[in-house]
Amino acid sequence: MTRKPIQCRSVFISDVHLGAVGCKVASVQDFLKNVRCENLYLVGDIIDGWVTREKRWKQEHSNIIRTILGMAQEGTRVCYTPGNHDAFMRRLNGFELGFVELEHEFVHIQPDGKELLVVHGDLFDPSSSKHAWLAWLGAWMYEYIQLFNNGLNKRRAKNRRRRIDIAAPVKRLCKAIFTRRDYYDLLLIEHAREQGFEGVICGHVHRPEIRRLEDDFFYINTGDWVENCTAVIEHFDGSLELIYWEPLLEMERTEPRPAMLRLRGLVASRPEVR
Ligand SMILES: [Mn+2]
Repeated sequence: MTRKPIQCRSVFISDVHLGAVGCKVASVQDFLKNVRCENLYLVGDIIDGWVTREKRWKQEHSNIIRTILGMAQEGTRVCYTPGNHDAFMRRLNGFELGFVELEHEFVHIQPDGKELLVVHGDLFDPSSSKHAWLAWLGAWMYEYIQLFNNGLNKRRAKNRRRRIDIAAPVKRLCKAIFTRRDYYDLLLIEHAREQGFEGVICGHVHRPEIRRLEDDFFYINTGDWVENCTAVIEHFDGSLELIYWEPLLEMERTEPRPAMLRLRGLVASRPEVR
């Protein structure tokens, strides 16, 4: 698919979950290849260190890292603030890895001087900071549900039935039970406000959103690349936009159905109408 590359000042992405079954890796690659930016912020949970294993880590996952390092080499400032799933990277706080800066949090300065706090946000989510084991268990359960879901869809594809997604509703249900949405947002907003920021950019909860509060404070969530395929971009004038990237069909490149082939044959053999 060829698109005109998006030219912008900054790109914010989070929750890519490289190495997890659900990571929409082809879409991530497609997106990164189609943006040109001065700043790229990786807002945590980029690598899923909880669930990835040798056999799960594919070449495509390494390719994403390669693309990012390539962008850094070509002059994009790449800032990486790890999340809970890639918390092992937090040990490298303050380091620079092949032009990628690693910090617990970043301050992004907008063209008009506005300062935004950039942080993954898991430390403000009681369900993941206080009950980390439960979150970890949830991540593994989600992983297996997805494996089951993929197997199911392969079988359905063979029987020429449409794809179904049971993983997303299960995840939504679990999140609804364990996270209190407003609580998470409010804690994060309060923390950023207290420190004098004019907005906060986070990820973690997989709920993409740009919210402007009464006092012009911005709550921005970059979403994720497991369910939503979203990114937040900052245009050259400083305006912020949430973009939904069209997901590429990753796993099931099934042959066209015989019925479709027949239809195509029919269309092709029809005499041209003038
Ligand atoms: Mn997270």
